Amino acid sequence: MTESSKPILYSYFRSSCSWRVRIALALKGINYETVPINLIKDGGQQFSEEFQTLNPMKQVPALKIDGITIGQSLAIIEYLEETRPTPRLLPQDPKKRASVRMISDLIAGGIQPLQNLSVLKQVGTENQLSWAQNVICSGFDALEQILHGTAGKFCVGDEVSMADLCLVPQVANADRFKVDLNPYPTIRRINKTLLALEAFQVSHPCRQPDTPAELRA
Ligand SMILES: N[C@@H](CCC(=O)N[C@@H](CS)C(=O)NCC(=O)O)C(=O)O
Repeated sequence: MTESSKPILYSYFRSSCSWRVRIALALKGINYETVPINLIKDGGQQFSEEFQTLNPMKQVPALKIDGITIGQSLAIIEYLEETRPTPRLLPQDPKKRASVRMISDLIAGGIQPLQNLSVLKQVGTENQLSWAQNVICSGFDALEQILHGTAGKFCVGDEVSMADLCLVPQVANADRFKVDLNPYPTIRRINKTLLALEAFQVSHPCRQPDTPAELRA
């Protein structure tokens, strides 16, 4: 692959949705270039005209690959899965595949959007922490129960799947909002196991090209 045809990931180091995609790219061994979109600086670079032409939702991530630009992290991961199928991120078995999609949607549709920056701005500074804690806890209450039926070593059985790519960044959000994770032993166990894997480490927010020096590790 020539330098110019390398996929480009528009990403923000702290964005949990960008992290999902970074893990997928790392697991599948796809070499890519990062273009940082700072969600805070200049009033939010996601609102620039240039970025809006790439993703009209004004959100990261967006991935330029194979001549197209894709927004929405789960759509990106599914595209990578269909075009670069190894290692598999969606199980072959339809029932397990449904569980992976259920958990991914629970996080990507039922938790993260409710604690996203744009919603927190509407909620107001003094209510942000309790708002975010409530939405994460209500999602994690459901997720912990679901995992009792689906989990092995990871969210669904013993293979890393798209559900795990959603779990780890959401747990990091929970940490940021000081959520007490003690009621969620299965979530904690799986998160710890996943964080030991190289793909989750290289894609970690503390190791991105746009990570500020004081947050690097
Ligand atoms: N459903 C989208 C959500 C993307 C999203 O919420 N991105 C956040 C960062 S994790 C964002 O860009 N927020 C900017 C803003 O709220 O202004 C996805 O999965 O990609």
